[in-house]
Order: sequence, then structure tokens, then C-alpha cells
Amino acid sequence: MFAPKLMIFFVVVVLLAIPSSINAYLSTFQFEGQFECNKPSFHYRIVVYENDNIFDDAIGHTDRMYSREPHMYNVSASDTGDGNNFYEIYFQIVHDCDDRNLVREYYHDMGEYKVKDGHTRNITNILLTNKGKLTKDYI
Ligand SMILES: [Ca+2]
Ligand SMILES: [Ca+2]
Repeated sequence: MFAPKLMIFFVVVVLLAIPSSINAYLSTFQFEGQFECNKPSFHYRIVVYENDNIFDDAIGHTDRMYSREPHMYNVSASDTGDGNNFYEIYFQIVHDCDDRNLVREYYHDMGEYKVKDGHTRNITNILLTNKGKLTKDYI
């Protein structure tokens, strides 16, 4: 007696699964480059954000890093699609590349990237000296 109900259940499960499999993109990113900092060493951490209307998605981050000249950075990120056809990506960089060794929070726009299945490598140099607002955040 319950066989038809079971059949309906499976049909519903299959119908629910179809849209998510169509939208199953995996986009991976490698961001790298050089921080332009006038100090021989400093500390930082990066969070990679994807901009959305209400809550932005954190899609990658570094640990707390100790940087020495030439201050190369490298951070990876990944996401699985967005509401439109583009990811809007920015960095939050908490750092102490500051003349008085104070901690600053700097937001840097990393641009738009088409939503696709695959890998993107981006090389961007970022001027960091005294950039951003002073913050009580820890690096
Ligand atoms: Ca977005
Ligand atoms: Ca998003």
C-alpha cells in the first residue's frame, strides 16, 4: 500500500536535487603578490570576502603571518557560485605596517571574477604603509 507514496517521495527527492546540481560550480582562486611596506618586517592576516547584499561570504584567509622583505603574500579562496554571474572580491587586511607599529584594518578591492567551474590566479601588488583605519583588533 505504501509503494506509491514511496515512489512520490523519490520523485520529489530527484526534482529537488536537479536545480542544485545545475548550479554546482566550484571556483578556486589563488591571490598573490607583494605588499609595498616601508618596514623590513611586519605582521598581517588576510580574510578574502565575496561581497553580497546582506552578509558577505568569507571565502579564504591566511593565518597570522610574519612578513619580511620583499613582503610577498599568497592566499587561496574558493566559492560555489553566486546570485549573479560575478564574484565581487575584496581583502580585509589587518596589519601593523604602520610608522608607529599600530594595528590597522584595511579593505582592498580585488575586482570582479566571472562565476565558472575552475581556477583563477591573480597577481596584485598592494600598497600597505599606513593604510586603513586604526583598530583594536588583534592580528
Ligand atoms: Ca556576490
Ligand atoms: Ca556570495
